Amino acid sequence: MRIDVLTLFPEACEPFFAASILGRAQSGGNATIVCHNLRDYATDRHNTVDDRPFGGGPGMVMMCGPVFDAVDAIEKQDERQATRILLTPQGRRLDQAVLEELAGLPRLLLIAGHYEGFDERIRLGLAPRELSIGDYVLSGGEAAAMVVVDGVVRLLPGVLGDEQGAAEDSFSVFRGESRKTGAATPTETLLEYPQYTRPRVYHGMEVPEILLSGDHGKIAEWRREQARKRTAERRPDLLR
Ligand code: 9D3
Repeated sequence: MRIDVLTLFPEACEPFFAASILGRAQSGGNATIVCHNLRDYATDRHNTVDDRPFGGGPGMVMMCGPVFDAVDAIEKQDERQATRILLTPQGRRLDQAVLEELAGLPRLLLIAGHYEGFDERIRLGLAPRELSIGDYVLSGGEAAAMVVVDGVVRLLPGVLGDEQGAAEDSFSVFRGESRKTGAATPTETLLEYPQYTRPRVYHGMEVPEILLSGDHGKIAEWRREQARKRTAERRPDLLR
């Protein structure tokens, strides 16, 4: 998959995309992530990409010209059809189902804005999908673009390797997703059960005896129970 990110702050995004799983996905050939500076597509000598809103009001608005020209130029860089995604507080709320859909596409073009918003003709002319990452206010779309890229890339075949295989084998505890099983209904959606690693006692707090018992049937049962309890307490909305 190729992912292009159009932003005013490519230098803020690039190190994130180079680190950890995303960096490995790129060097392993599963993903190509290319950041583009919107300012490179400004047409005046001040590299202007925003202007004051017609009709008055606070803040600045992202101009059409640089965005349209950038999308045009970026889309020509690769033959694959890009799915355009505008990151805005008015978009559809991101969830795991959206990420899974996006992960099945050959190419994404994420457009991160700043200021009060985009000139409406960007929506009309580019017909992008529009995504929000949640009901809180960020200063721009960059952090949201990073969230989308991270959530999509880890779903690409071959990116997670063994960790994913292991997750799939275990029973249907929610790991923030419903694994692609081909089944019509997603796996049961529960929060993760409590986990422990060495040492067996830390500051007087002991690892639950059952986890040391070696009885894998009992352990699975305990984990299911804990996951249900935790989900009921914290996220009753997940228990439809
Ligand atoms: C005064 C109205 N504000 C809308 C709530 C204006 C406004 C605030 C923040 C316009 C843009 C922004 C910057 N935010 C994003 O670009 C953004 C975002 C977000 O703030 N929250 C959740 N998801 C996203 S995706 C892009």
